[in-house]
Amino acid sequence: MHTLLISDLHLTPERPRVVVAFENFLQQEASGCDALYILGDLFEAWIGDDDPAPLSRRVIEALAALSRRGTQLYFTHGNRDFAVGKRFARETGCHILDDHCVKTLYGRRYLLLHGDTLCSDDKTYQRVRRLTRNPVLLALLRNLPLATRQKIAEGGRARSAAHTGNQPDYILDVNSAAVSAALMRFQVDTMIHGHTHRPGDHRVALPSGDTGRRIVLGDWDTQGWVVKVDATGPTLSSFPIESLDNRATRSAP
Ligand SMILES: [Mn+2]
Repeated sequence: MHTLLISDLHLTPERPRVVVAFENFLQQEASGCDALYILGDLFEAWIGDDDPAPLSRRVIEALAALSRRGTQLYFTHGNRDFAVGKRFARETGCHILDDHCVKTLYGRRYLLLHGDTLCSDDKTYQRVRRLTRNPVLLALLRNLPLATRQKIAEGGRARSAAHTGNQPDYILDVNSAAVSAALMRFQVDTMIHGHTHRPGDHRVALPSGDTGRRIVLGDWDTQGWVVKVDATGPTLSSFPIESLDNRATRSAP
């Protein structure tokens, strides 16, 4: 009886070892777990559920296989794969969650989120986020030809890398007031998120005088990160990812 949470795999054909590590994870660690939560940025980029790219099809099939074996799958949008939609959900068997979602797991309540909304000091990013989450704009994007969306995604990735490379460290991490505000708003004491690529298990002093907890998943690169939740609570751990080749490059949040 346990549930697993992962995020920020940033799957891309350019890092085949992470793709293989994910497939192994689904077949081994995740096999038989009650539920798997993917808290965003599963993909480095997602230009639409109709993308016939081999990587997309391969990942969809691997998730569908786990779902068919009885594991519940949940997916939260990240800033890279905000365009994941209903067809992806249907083909994989994933339930798509709201950006902020409270779930009760084995008797305790958790706030689950990608984490980008907590980085409120990064005003440029928050502006981009408001645009990309606008339903009208998203519908327009979905109706563009695949090749056009591909070009837009490439431009977006380059701008994101340039932006994160130019920001002071604290801007790209969570804002502590945003963290306690989210815990208070949803009336939970523990949140689990990814996005910042700064894995950790933090105590959070709340204005109420209580102590909260913020668990941060890491991105998958030379290590993979996972939170396991069971009746004893959540545990963050990592495992090595074997190198298949030397083409690996790290990606920005
Ligand atoms: Mn992210």
